[in-house]
Amino acid sequence: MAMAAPDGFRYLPDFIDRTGQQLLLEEIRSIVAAAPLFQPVMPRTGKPFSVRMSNCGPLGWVSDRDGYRYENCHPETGALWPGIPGTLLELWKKVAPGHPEPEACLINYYGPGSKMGLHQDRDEQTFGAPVVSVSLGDTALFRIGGTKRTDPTRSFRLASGDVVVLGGDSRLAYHGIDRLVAGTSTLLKNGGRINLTLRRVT
Ligand code: MD3
Ligand code: FE
Repeated sequence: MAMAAPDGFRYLPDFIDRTGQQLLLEEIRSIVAAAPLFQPVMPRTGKPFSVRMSNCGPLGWVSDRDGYRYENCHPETGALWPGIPGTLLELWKKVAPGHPEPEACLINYYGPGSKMGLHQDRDEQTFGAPVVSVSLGDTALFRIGGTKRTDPTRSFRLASGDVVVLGGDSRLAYHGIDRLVAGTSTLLKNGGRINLTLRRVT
């Protein structure tokens, strides 16, 4: 029998329609023009991530040899991160009502062979607010388990327009992206996937 989803996990398939996805994509393009995608590396080892990243909002998540942390400036340009688009702030109000507005929006870009190993998101000072995730482009095979690395996991396909809300017990659940399913979306001309995660940090 399949394990239950962790408490507080909400999977909202096809929450954003095609027009909304296209609008969001244009907003992300303009953010990335000002705050280019960078390739983070693992703390200590310096091993590069296969995912490239950027951010918008007052705080942005970065990783380099010194560790994972939130910074108010882009690691390469030194500029403040662009603001979070109003469309994403409106989405947050809909799916995370009552929580103060997000301070960070991490933009993850996955090429055809990119993946993200099983991890917890615990670089924030507070875990009271959910994390809200938006997927754009090719479908990804997403895995989520429990709060211990060895807990059983279950898998979901995250398709373009899907939204996931990670609140309650699921906020500290281990999760990762096993792989993309190539050719599943026409949203991005050259394929690949963009994931946006909205977070409260302080
Ligand atoms: C479960 N991103 O940026 S989104 C990340 O598709 C991250 O790029 C993945 O994991 C991606 O940290 C997964 C779904 C997601 C996001 C945040 C979570 C699941 C989560 C935080 C806690 C638990
Ligand atoms: Fe994560």
